[in-house]
Amino acid sequence: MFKKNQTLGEFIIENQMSFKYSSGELSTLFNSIRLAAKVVNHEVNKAGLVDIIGNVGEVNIQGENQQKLDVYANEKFIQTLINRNIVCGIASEEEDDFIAINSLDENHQNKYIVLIDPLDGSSNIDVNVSVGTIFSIYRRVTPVGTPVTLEDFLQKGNQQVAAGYVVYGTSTMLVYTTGDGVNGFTLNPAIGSFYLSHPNMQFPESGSIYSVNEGNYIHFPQGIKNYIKYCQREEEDRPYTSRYIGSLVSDFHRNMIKGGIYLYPKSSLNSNGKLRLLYECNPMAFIAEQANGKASDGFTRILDIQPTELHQRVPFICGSKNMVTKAEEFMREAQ
Ligand code: P6P
Repeated sequence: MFKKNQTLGEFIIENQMSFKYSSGELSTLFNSIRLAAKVVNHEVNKAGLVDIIGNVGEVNIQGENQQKLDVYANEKFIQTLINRNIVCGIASEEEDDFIAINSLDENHQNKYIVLIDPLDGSSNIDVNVSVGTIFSIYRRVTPVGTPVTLEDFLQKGNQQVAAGYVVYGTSTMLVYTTGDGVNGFTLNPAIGSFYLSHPNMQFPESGSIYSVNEGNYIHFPQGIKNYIKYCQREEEDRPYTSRYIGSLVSDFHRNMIKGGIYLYPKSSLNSNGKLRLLYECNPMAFIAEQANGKASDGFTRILDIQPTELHQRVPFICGSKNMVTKAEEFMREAQ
């Protein structure tokens, strides 16, 4: 049910009942993400103007220099979620371990957990290229009222109840799914409201854009090399266009609108690829499948992978269904 110019708040309320876990908690959870996205957007948009750019001189568990905006975004999303008293646990790319959260109301125990990449593509911050936030929401699996455990966070991606991203680009958009399709909302910064601008987003079945860091070509498995050469050959609807921003959210968002494939495969440099399963690949895979796309590690559906570690990495191939299937064929043939 889509109404032109519907706000995100109106949309959440109107569609809450259709959500199989229909509860006000999820609406409140989305409202807190919406608020944090607006606060982070404000800082991202003026990053060049204040001394918030550059490293804080610390290194996160990924071994990456933490940019000030990374730290800021991480703190904002975590604090907003805690203040709203709606989650019992949070895991973040910027936090070594998960955060167990006790309910502020002893008569009400929270049942949702959130996994988040607060500012993906942060290496682009200093060069004014778009970045994003990615979030993934599950119901806990351990008994309500007890502290969450690692088991609550190591659920397969096919157990997600919701997932979404914020892309801080030429405009700021929040795109999410609760398992009933994908909808995109654009922020009107003048009044601070998100409006339904992209109802029922769908990956075109095929596309002509491939997104991969070709600088790593020499290190890729033979199947990926063969697929890249396939994309570049002059035959049928090819050569495809190469577009790689270095920001997963931005490359994914463009490919979902125009049709395309994003690849971050394993290589001799990264035996499991670079992207993290829990708070990058699973949420983006849930969105992709809800938008008629596909996501795998080249052989296995991303959402069926059983996680074993909080920050584990997996090879990631995601986008238009026919393009991902073709890449998988090259991977299998080269085995
Ligand atoms: P590379 C950003 O750090 C990120 O996680 C994704 O957003 C992006 O697609 C990828 O890594 C870029 O990695 O190795 O190509 O610079």
